[in-house]
Amino acid sequence: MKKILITGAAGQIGSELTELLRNKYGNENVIATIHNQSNKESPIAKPFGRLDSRDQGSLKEIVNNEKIDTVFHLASLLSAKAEENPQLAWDVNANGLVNVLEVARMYNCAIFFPSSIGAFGPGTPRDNTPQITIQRPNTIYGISKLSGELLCDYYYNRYGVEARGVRYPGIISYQAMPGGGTTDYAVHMFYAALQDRQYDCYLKPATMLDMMYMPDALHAAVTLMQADSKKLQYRNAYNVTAMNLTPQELAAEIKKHIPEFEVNYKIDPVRQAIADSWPNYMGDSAARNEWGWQPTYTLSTMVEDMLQQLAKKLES
Ligand code: AKB
Repeated sequence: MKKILITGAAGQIGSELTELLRNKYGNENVIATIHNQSNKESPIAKPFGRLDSRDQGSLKEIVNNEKIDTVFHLASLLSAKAEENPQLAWDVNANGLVNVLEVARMYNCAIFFPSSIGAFGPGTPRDNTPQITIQRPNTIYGISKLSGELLCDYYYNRYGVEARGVRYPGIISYQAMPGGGTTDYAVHMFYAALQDRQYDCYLKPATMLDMMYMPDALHAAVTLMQADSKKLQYRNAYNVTAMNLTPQELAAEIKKHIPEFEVNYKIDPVRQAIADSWPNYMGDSAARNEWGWQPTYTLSTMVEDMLQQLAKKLES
């Protein structure tokens, strides 16, 4: 990785990944882009270029002019937002990725493509979900992510494009807000605990899902992109997880620090149905064995750090 392009750079992962890569590789070597019509401001990573990954001409121009060798393609609609507009979600998530893969093929770039627990479906084994298993997602988000996994495989096998990626669980972080996912509740709960001491949760108390703290999510992306190609059997769509938890368990952990915090449950049937179609926890032994994946944060260390960092942010 010498010259990097990031799409979706103002998103939850994009803003922090941009900062990390700029610190590591130099500001001038990390071109961070956000969608042409986005009015999102990244809390940390500036400046940005404008790019719609569905526009192959503009994508080619940036990759060619800037001599890009690696693309972190993060631009995507998340699961709940995608259900509001499935056609747009397919266009952004699937057609955008095809463009990125095509340009990577033409200019010999490596790609990081984040898939998700959303690429699994109701027929998937829920516990210790294997790397290779029944997927058959029933959301447009999941369908676009699963298609993306297969397209990455195809571009590697057919054209040798180094297309790598992980299946992210819900990501918990305090810099940029998540935008339109099913696992967003886990971030909202921290803000509510610190600001209102009360939170209305849209998932049922016992809904178990995989989660990960942002530093581990960034570490996964960078480590996988730096891994020795010869050691990678799957190459993309690696299950990675750090902890699995329910709203009830997260609330109980937060209450250890803020005893007066209360959670009520006001279920959103759309997001509940999405969550119910996802695994309880994934098995991530392929990532551990092939490229040394190892998360750092547990539920208790994540909650402690989140509360400290977010409190500081909210005070400033
Ligand atoms: C979402 O909830 O849509 C995302 C994801 C798990 O991919 N956070």
